[in-house]
Amino acid sequence: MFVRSPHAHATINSIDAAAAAAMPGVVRIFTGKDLEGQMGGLPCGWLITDTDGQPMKEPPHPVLAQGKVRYVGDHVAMVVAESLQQAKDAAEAVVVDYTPLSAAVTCEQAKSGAALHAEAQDNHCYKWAIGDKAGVDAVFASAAHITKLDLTNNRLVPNPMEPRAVVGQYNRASDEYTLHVANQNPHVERLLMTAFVLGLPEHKVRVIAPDVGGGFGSKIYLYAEDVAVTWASKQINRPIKWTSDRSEAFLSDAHGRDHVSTAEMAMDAEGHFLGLRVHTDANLGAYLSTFATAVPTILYATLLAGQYKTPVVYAEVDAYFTNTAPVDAYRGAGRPEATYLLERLVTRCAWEMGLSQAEIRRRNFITEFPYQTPVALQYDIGDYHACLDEAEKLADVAGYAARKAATEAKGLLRGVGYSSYIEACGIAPSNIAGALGARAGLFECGEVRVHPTGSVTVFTGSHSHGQGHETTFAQVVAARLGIDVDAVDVVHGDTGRVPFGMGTYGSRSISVGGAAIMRALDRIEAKAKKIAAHLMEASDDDIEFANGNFTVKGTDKTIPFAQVALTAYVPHNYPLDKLEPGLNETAFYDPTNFTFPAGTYICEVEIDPNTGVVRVDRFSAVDDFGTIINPMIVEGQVHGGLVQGIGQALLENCVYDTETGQLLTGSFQDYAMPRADDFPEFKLGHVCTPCTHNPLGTKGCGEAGAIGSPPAVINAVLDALQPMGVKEFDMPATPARVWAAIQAAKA
Ligand code: MCN
Repeated sequence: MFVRSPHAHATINSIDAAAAAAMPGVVRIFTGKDLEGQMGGLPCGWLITDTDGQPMKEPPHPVLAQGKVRYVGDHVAMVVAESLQQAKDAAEAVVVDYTPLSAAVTCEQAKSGAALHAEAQDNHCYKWAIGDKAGVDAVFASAAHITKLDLTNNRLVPNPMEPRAVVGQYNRASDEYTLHVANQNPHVERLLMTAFVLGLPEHKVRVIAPDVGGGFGSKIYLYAEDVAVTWASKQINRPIKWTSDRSEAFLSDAHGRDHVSTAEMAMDAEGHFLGLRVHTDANLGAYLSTFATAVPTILYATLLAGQYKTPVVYAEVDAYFTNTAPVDAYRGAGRPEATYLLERLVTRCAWEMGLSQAEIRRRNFITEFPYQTPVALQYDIGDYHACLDEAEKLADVAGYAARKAATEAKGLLRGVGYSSYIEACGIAPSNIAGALGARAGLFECGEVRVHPTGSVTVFTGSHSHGQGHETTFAQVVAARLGIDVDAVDVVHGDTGRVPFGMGTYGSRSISVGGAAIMRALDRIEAKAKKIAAHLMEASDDDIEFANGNFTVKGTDKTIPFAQVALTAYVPHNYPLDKLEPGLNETAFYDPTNFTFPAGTYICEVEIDPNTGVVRVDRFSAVDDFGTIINPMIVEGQVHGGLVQGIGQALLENCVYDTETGQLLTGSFQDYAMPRADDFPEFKLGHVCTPCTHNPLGTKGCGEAGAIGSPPAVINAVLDALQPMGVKEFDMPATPARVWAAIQAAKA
């Protein structure tokens, strides 16, 4: 049980845990003082370099507060007791004397607020920029038309199905720790914890995390609770378990989004984009979470070219510390923020230029590939026109006028919104990521272990927490080896069994993890061919492998995969002088580029002007995920993403009180999660341009829905509200906010 700060910002004058420590069942109480000199702080995995060439400000992130708390929910003490109830009682009896300080929960407040950290007196973490500022200024000076928009991307709480949990256990005999933890990234969790925080040899810690109860990004990170529990299990020589309750999850899981931006597009008289200028204030929360700094920079501004051939783009990002929970990657991570900004702006451009939402997009789509954007990324392949055409078909654009008339006959408003998103998945080559500040590699590892009877276990460094890797990875292996899918087991989420791994985020698993497995399979096949050649007394080069059989070219001599597998382990008739026994290969795959899924989403809403209630009536989504391995899983992933994206657009909103810094939306009573009856049946379609640089031709699908959908919804809401005089509107489109916007426009 953790004693958490009730204040958004305060100094800790003293902590008196004596009475609590004497309560029934209490084993030990640890405070920041106990940890001093015992461990480092939690590290940030991505170094951003400021526009002035200096490194970002990186204040310490203590595991338990050292003299100060910086957000409501900050960790002050850990109470270990025989039962949860006893730990809760004792936690309430820990007396902490605080002196409250003024709190800043928005970037605007932080700019002039009390400093959270001595290392950042102005609460400014970094200013980062990308693109050609002079070039953008020049086109803006002579553009026929400039469209400008102010936007807020609302803060979200991830809310996976199960909150976080951890069990730490120390074994005195072997001097080893075993950590069962809800984490999407077990090897990285281990690396960060051992190398950066606890100073332990990595091989002394085993992190086991196969089933984590969903994550959506919030379980990528190294959290204070994981470190405290692991370390303390040695101090008391007993296993320690901690499970977050839902209220703690609201307070202390890394949140998502929280950008305030200004976006401007310069156009010629026909609505061709000439230049894009963006400024964003990004709220990082009180401390730098593991990958927080990459989200509003590398994962955001590099996507601002979108699907368009805008010749020059310039984006500037100011990131601030505030007295709120740390913000990090949440489904989409940076790419939903870029898409929301760009696709809202593009629709606004269409309206100002008197063009349809489709026409402005068609006029500006990139059509030639590979395409070098002005913001670092190089798109390998895509067909944006095909996605838009297909989406318009699915959406039955021709029938829109009749639907609108029918809606109006009911006294309601109807609007349609478009969004043509692009995302970068797979988080690409380690050397480029390193040059951009990543402190980790971004490859993946796969091991294929063929057993003597021809069944296979695959060990992958990717992590499945709802994405169905057990099915799709097995499909890839079964198809390649020509064996039954049931003969393939997939193992993930255990540093004791999987050689290494970078975990799952950024919809990278099939394209990077799957590619590593394909590479291991290449080696399996090459070795198996040699064994088959020996068995059939043929030359290695004459062996063909198809449908699970090795055949000597041009003959009917053939042996099945299982016979080769058995021979590898029973090498009685075997070229032992040339080949080792066994059939087990490991490969590491470092991609040469991101994958670039893209698509067009079209949303139709109906709004009741008397109540402000918005109902999504139709939603059509056409995506290009390259080659699709499993259409049912992909459909499920798109549905999940859409629900999260539309949830952000209509319902979800994390709100802190701007005076006290208290979290006002700390439960499901106040934070509205989407439910099935908030959605129509989604119409899904696909275009396929296979990725050019991974062996499967796949592009990530796990985040697309959450990235593309919010602007489609808000564009539709605005389209519907235009006749009422509402010109601008930001997420979430709750009834109260929509109603208020209508009233304000009337006034
Ligand atoms: N797939 C496929 N064909 C493709 C692309 C993918 O069949 N062309 C399959 C893959 O084999 C995999 C699934 O679709 O089974 C998703 O693959 P991919 O796009 O590679 O994404 P990841 O597996 O890396 O998943 C990560 C992504 C992210 S970043 C978040 S956040 C997220 C998400 O997936 N969190 C999820 N989906 C989630 N789904 C559930 N249920 N729970 C979460 O926490």
